[in-house]
Amino acid sequence: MAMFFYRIGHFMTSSNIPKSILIATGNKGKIREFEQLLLPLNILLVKLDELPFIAEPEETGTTFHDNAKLKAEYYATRSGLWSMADDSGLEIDHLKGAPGVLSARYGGADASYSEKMRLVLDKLASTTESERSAQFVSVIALADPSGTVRLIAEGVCRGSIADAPRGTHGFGYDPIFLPAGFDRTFGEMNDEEKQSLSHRGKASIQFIRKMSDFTGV
Ligand code: ITT
Repeated sequence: MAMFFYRIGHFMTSSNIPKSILIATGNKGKIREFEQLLLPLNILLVKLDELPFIAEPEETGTTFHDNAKLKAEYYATRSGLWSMADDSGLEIDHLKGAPGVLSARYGGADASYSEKMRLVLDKLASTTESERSAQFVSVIALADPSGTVRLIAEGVCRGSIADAPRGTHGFGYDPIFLPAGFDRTFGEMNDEEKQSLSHRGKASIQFIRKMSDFTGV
């Protein structure tokens, strides 16, 4: 596959210290959250729609770590930019960790989130409240412009699956996820509240801390 390098003006990068980072995701919910969560980095965040089209990679990994690394490497080598990727998903204990890395494809790639949530709720129909425990996981990988992964961060948010979808905030499975200790779903929380509890919020804090050590800033 042809590679191209996109290095002009403030997108210029060195192989040692990132001056800008490509947020390598096509998921608008993740982009919105990272724009907030990574503000403390005070670094230019480049989005995929600012670059010439790059086809999505096939996520062939069996773990969040594998897929986060795969996506970061893939986009870095095609953009010539420092690239961060998030691989995340919902793991339900009673379903042995499903949908897990397949969260985005659960029930088929074309299934809507209403359909995916309905599928989850149907599979948990005969469970008691204590059998509905679950967690959201986020793994972030940062690759340098050569495609070498230089940093990994991760965050987990424990909780449980609600009886029915509630709320319209957030994205994906947010309306059925109750973070531990709360009786409101992520779908009923605003961005700030979700991020103070979420897997991606925790992974981002670790990411920022590791970036600071890494760049010496
Ligand atoms: P990219 O690969 O382009 O980043 P994606 O949506 O395909 O986009 P993933 O492969 O990591 O990303 O799939 C993650 C899925 O897990 C996502 O589509 C949601 O369904 C779910 N998910 C992850 N984080 C979530 C969150 O904070 N709230 C709700 N659902 C979430």
